[in-house]
Amino acid sequence: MKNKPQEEPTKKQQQLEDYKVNHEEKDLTTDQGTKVSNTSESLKAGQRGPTIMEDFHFREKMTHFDHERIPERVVHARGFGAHGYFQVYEPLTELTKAKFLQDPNVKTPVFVRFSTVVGSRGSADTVRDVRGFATKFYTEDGNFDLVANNMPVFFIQDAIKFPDVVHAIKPEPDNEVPQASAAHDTFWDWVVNNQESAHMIMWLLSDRGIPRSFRMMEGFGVHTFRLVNEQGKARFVKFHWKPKLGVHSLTWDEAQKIAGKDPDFNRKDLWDAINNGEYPEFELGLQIIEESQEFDFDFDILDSTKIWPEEQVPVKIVGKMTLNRNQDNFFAETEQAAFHMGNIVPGIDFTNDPLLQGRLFSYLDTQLLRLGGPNFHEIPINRPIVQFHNNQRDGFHRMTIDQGKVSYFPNSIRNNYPMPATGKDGGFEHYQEKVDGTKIRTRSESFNDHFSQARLFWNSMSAAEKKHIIKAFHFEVGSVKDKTIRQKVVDMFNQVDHDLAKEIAKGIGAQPPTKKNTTTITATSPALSQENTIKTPRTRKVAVLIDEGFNYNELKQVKVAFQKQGIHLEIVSKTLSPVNSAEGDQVEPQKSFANTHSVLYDALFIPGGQHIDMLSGYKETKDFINDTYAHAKPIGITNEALQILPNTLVNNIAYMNDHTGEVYSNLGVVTVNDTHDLTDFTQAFIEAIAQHR
Ligand code: HDD
Repeated sequence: MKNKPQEEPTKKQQQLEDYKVNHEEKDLTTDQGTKVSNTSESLKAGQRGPTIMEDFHFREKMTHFDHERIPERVVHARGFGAHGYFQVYEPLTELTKAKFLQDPNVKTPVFVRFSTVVGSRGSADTVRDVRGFATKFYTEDGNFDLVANNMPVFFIQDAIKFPDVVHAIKPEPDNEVPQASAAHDTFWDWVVNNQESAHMIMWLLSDRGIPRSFRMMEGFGVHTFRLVNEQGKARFVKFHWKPKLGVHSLTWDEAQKIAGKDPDFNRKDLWDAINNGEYPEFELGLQIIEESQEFDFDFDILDSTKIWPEEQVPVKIVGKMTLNRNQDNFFAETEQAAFHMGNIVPGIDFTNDPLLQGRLFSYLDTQLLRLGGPNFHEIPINRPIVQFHNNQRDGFHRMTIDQGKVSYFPNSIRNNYPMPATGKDGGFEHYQEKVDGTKIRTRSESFNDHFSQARLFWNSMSAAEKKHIIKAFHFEVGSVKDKTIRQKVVDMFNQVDHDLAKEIAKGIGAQPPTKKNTTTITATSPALSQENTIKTPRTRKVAVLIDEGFNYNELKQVKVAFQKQGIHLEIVSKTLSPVNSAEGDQVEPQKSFANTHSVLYDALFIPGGQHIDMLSGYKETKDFINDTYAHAKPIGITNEALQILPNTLVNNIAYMNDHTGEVYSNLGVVTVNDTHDLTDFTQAFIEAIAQHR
C-alpha cells in the first residue's frame, strides 16, 4: 500500500521533501548522471572473455553495493520508525520555558523509532525484551530527543556497568547463541551478581516484555530530568508516554509462534495502522517533584532502578503525540536516525543520575562510529528544522557549504558571528546546581534497596499476570544450564517474595528457599497492572474462517458492526481462490491456511452455513479454534458453525444455546443459535474483543 498521509505535512516532513527522489519513468544513470545502456552484462573482451577493468559502470555498481551496510546499533539494532507531531494541551509556562511546551496550536514534528534491545537487525519482533521508544522532537529551539523504553526502570544504577550487562545478555561469544534472548547462562549469572537488577527483571519477565503492538505500550524516560521555567525555577520531572489504545501484551506462546510465522509482526502492525489512517496516539505525562521534596521519599529519586509510584506522584497529562506518516525509506530514515540524550533544549535539563550522566557520553560516541563521522546531524532525518550556525567544519560527508573565511571564535572579521546567545535570547544555560564533593568511586547508600519496589511490582500484579511471570522465570531460568546459577536466582527472588521464589524453584529443578522473606511491604500500585488499562476494540484484527456455502448475510452483519468500531476482518480460507456463499455472493480470501495462523489475530469469527461440513474436516480449522481459545482470545460462532465445537478445546464449556436464540458468552466464547439477526451477538462479541482476553 502507498503511503497516503491525510494530514498537512509538518515542517520536518516538508523539509524531507527536498531530499526525496522519485525514480518513476526515469532513465538509468551512473552516480555521475551519465545514462547507462546496459546494466545486466559486464563489459567483456569477447562474448566468452574476461571482464575488463574499463567497465566503470560495473565497478561503481559493485563498489556501492559492497559498501551498503553500516554497523548495526550495538543495542536496539532492530527498530522501526514513523513520523508525526506533538501538541501540548495547555501552556506549561509555570513548569518550563521549552518553546514546544507553550502553545497548544503548535504542532512540533516528531520522528519515533521503536525497537527491541538485544537482537540483531534481522531478529524477530516479538521476542521477550525491553522495547525502545525513542522520540526526536524537531522543535523551534533545536532537536530534543527523549530516548525512552517501555519499562520505567533499568537494569543498573551506574552507566559504567552498561557494557557488562550488554555483554552478558547478548548471544554468548563462543557460539553466538541464543539470538535475541535473555534465556541463557551468562545473563542470569550477571543478574545474580547484580542484585540491583531485581526490579527490572520483574518488568522484563512480566507481560510488558512481549507487547501486542508498539501502539499499545507505555514509554518512560526512566531518569529524573529537570524542567526549568523562565524565572530559573527548576523541578524534578519524569516523562511518560501513555498509549490511547491502552497497554496490551501477547502471551508467551503467541510471541514465540509469531516469531516464526511473522517475524515482522510489530513493524507491520505500525505500518498498516498508519496507512489505514488509524494514527497511533500517545499522551505525554509528567510526574513532578519539587526541589524541596527531593529527600521526602523512601527511594533516591536519582536512582534509575526506582519508579515514582503514580499513586504517590500523579502523572499529569500535558499533551499528545500522533504518528501520522510512514517513512519512505527504511535505511535513510529509521536506520540513519541518530538519537542522543544530549540533544536537549532550554527549559529541560539533566540531573546527577549516574546512569543518565553516562548515557550523555555514549550516544554521541556511538553515532560517530555508526554513521561514519561527525556530520551525521546533516543526514536529512537528523537535521533540525532550524538552521545550525557554528564554527564546526569539514570531516567525512560534510554537506553544508559554509561561506566566508571565518571558522573560529572570537573573531573581528565577522564581528564575532555566529555569536553565543544569552539565556534571555534563547541560549541554553545549564541549571546552576551546586555540586560539592570528594572525588570518589562509590555508590550512594541511598541506592542500596534493590527489592522493595520489585516487591511493589509483584504485589500489584493480577493473578493472571503473576502466573505469567512465574512461567517466564521457568522458561528463562530453566534455559540456564548451570544449576548453581538457577539456585542463586531462587535465593535472589526470595528477597522479593517468598511464594514467588518457591514457584520459581518448582519449575527449574532448584531447592525452594528455606528462609522466609521477612519484608512487611504490602503496598500495591494499581497503575502497574495491565488489568487496569484502557480497553477498546479499535484497530483489533479478527480472522473469519469461510468455505463454500458460508452464510454471507451473517458475515455482512458482523462486518458492518465491526467497521463502526474500527475492528478489521481478514477472510481466511483453505486457499486464496474466491469462495461462494450460500446466497451466491463471492468473497475473495485475503489469507489462506498456508500463509496465516491464529496467533496473528486478536479474535476468530466463524459464520454459519453449510461450509461447516468442509471446514470441520480441516485440521487447520481446529488448530485455529484451539489456539485462539488456548490464548484466551475471543471466539464468535454462529448457528451451523456451532457443530464444529465438540471436537475442539471449546467443547468443555457449555456453549450451546440451541433453542432460545439468545447470545451465550463465557470465557470469551460468544455463540448464538437459531437466529440470523446478529445484533446482540455482535455487541457481545465486540465487548469480548475490547477485553483483549
Ligand atoms: Fe540506550 C540506544 C534507551 C541506557 C547506550 N537506548 C538506545 C535506544 C533506546 C535506548 C530507545 C535506541 C535509539 C534508537 O532508536 O536509535 N538506553 C535506553 C534507556 C536506558 C538506556 C531508556 C536507560 C534508562 N543506553 C543506556 C546506557 C547506555 C546506553 C546506560 C550506555 C552508557 N543506547 C546506548 C547506545 C545506543 C543506545 C550504545 C545504541 C545505538 C544508539 O545508542 O544510537 O549509545
